Amino acid sequence: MQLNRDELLGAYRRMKTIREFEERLHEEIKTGEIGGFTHLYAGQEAVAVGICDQLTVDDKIVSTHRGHGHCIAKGCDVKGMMKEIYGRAGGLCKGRAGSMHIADLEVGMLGANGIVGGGAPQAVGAAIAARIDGKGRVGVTFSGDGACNQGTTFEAMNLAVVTKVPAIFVFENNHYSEHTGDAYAVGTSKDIASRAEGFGMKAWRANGCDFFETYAAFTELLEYVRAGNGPAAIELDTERYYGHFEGDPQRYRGKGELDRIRAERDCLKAFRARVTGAALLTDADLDAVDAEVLALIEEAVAEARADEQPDPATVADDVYVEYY
Ligand SMILES: Cc1ncc(C[n+]2csc(CCOP(=O)(O)OP(=O)(O)O)c2C)c(N)n1
Ligand SMILES: [Mg+2]
Repeated sequence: MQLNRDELLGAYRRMKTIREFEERLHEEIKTGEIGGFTHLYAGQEAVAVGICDQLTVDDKIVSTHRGHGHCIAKGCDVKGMMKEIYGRAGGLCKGRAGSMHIADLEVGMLGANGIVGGGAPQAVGAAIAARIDGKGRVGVTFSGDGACNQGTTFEAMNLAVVTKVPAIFVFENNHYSEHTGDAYAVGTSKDIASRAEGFGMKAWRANGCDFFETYAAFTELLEYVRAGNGPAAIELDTERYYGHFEGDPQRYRGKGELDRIRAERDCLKAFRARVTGAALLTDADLDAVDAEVLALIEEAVAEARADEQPDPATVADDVYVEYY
């Protein structure tokens, strides 16, 4: 795999944008201005970006309750997302979705989702549509180590295999489902990819804290699926830096665990070390991106705060889709 300078800078920018978006939300939530539940994606950036950077706008993704990273990686407008999370009228979904249901059909982001295991069937639906129109598109679902235990996920994997559709099951194993470790909750071999293999599809495994490893594994997978071989899966070993939801005291974590994963498994630090070590980019190049991203997040928060609340008279709008 050889990414050019612009592709490398773009990947870094998207990963850094996700990180800073989440770091800032972690602070802003404490002000009480943001309603609802928020699940932060910080730590898992290399997965969303390593995958979505290889998809086109016509490929569809379905996300989870931890969806901000998938949205940013697929191209959702960052300021529109921030307004949405603040519940404002100018939000990507007019303030109706909040953190957990952001969708943007224009960029192929079919939606974040509060139902664990709810994404896999939808991605198979997108894959069926893709096979019918024959343009080589794919339907991708992101699922966690918790969602891999859901019956919906099993049914979706089976349906994808028997119908041989271009569905891609991305399993982000961040080692926790709420407060329960995967070592306890994922039975048998603890190997989620082998479950997909058990359904009869090809599966890849990669270090999800390493952008380059994730990207390379997904390149192979995507080529295989786009070539008409049916569905495929990938399991990424990753880490979540914050609690299950904002406010989770995380008493189930081991001593020093959070410090260790930030020190040893930070995808942004690893990316910087790799590209500067290989003289592909300089620290100054990356520092300039950092500054741009921080300015963008600053503006996004200020604009979200200043935006109007939705008009209560519109509360029943968009409950049903209108067809013209
Ligand atoms: C059907 C269903 N069951 C339970 C829940 C409660 N719940 C929300 S998130 C979550 C854990 C999901 O864990 P995982 O799939 O590993 O995703 P992660 O939170 O690690 O991103 C649970 C059990 C839910 N939202 N939906
Ligand atoms: Mg998990």
